Amino acid sequence: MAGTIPSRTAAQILVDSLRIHGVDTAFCVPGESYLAVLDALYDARGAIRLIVARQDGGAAYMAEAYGKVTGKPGICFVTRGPGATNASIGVHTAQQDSTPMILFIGQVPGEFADRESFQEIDYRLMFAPMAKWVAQIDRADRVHEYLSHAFHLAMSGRPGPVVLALPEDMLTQTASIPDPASYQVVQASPADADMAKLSGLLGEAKRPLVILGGTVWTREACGDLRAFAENSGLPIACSFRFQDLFDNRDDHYVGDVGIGINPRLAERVRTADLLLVIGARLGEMTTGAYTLVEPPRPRQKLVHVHAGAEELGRVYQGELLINSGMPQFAAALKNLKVNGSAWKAWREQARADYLEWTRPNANPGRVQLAEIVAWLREHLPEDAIVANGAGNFAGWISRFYRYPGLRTQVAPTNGSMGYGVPAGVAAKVACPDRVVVSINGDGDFLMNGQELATAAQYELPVIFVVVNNSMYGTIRMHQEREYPARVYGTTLRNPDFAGLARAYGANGETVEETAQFAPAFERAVKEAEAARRPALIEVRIDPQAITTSTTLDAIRARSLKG
Ligand SMILES: Cc1ncc(C[n+]2csc(CCOP(=O)(O)OP(=O)(O)O)c2C)c(N)n1
Ligand SMILES: [Mg+2]
Repeated sequence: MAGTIPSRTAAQILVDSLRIHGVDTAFCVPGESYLAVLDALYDARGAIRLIVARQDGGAAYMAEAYGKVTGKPGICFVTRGPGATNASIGVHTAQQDSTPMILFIGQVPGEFADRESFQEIDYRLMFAPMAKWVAQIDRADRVHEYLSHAFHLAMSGRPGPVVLALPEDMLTQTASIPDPASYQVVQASPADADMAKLSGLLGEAKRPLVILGGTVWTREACGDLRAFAENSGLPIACSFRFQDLFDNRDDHYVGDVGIGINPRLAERVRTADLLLVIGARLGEMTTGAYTLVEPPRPRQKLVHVHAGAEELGRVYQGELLINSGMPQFAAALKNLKVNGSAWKAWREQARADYLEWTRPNANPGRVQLAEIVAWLREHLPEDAIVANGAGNFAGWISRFYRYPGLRTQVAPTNGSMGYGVPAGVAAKVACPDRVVVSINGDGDFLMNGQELATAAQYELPVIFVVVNNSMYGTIRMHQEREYPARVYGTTLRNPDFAGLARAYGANGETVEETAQFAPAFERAVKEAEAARRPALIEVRIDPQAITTSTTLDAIRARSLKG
């Protein structure tokens, strides 16, 4: 039958494969190493949108964020050596955040391989510790097989990044091969015996706590989980930057277990008698650097449910380890009969602690950041997406914002700076009808501020906020703790951010006191949507406002005394 199948180049087969697997968008910085793919994408432009970024790291972050927002693999194309090394930050982020993503890299032609020819790197070696799988496609007639495996791997078990190298000469070779079936998501299900054992453990518990995290959640799974919370009355916490898995406004939500955790919640994690950890990895950020939950056998009884079997028993010896996808586990939980009377007061107190912790407090200076975030939580539409990168400014978002549901938060669990701008762009590409706010630090913003040009080029009305304290504040904080009064390498002289935004064709405003923020934000949204262009609001904060609960001077004084 092969004779009836038209002959196509490997590049055309690859693009057909993307279409068959449901890809509607790809991010790239072009390179001569994969011109044949670009050409095949030209023919497929009605089905697959190509978003061209200004830096390969920006493109890779966009693909990663697109994966987060859509729950499907984000697709990125970059060129060899320089493109691949720039893009590696997106692969690292996808790995730590368990985000499905596929990075394609143009590779030197086979005839020059292994000579350290121009921009040559062996990607199998380079990405081996960072990706779920790295391979090089050497034959046109196996392109479908490699892509199918890539999609299955990216989406199954614990999702993550896959890297595929594409030798330039391979891309123009031809083959006549039949189209593949689109990929299926493969996830395990909990056994009845697991659910029975869980039921027994809940029956004995007096101070249980649920910690949610990870990425294989669906809207339905979150709905099932919510029904379970209501039936059982269990307190629900979320792990670092997975705060949108459970409606923060719901009475069962008690806060996030991550950087800058509410001390009362930390104490609750420590003194719980049963931890039901669903989808979270139990990494450094979720365990208070392994102090709230101590390895190897925690004081709390531990039930750990994870989509990746390799995560179970990795650090902690649990009471019950369950390998399951989130939809499968949440569906089973929904049917579990649990009497929650034993922990009613425990949960109510945890919720009261959360409400108390998230009541806006004052910081030094004329701009009150907590009030601004509280204003956003009151005024943003229910489905608005809030993106951010890394820095102490993000502490105000995780503490004072209330995420209403799945895929309203796009933020890196690996604390990777420069994420907020490309993530905002990708979120708006994925969800053009939703309000997208990208909140950045001044250091953070300038790591990928060039992607404002991408937002302008594709007429994306993203609202960028830059929280400017003229320093790499997080590092200054650590510096004052460890080496007080020896400020070095952490001070920044910044451009006029509003002026910079205008140079990109975006609206720009500067906020120097709290009351200016709300009208500036409302103007930004209205103007950006009407003119189909991004907007930027620089918020100048007092450098003393170093965290949500302390000042730089207080940290320095404490360190000098100690
Ligand atoms: C890509 C990357 N480079 C460096 C760091 C180390 N780092 C963590 S936070 C931070 C400073 C953040 O500064 P800014 O964005 O201005 O936020 P602030 O802490 O001042 O609120 C740095 C340099 C990092 N996390 N990621
Ligand atoms: Mg800063």
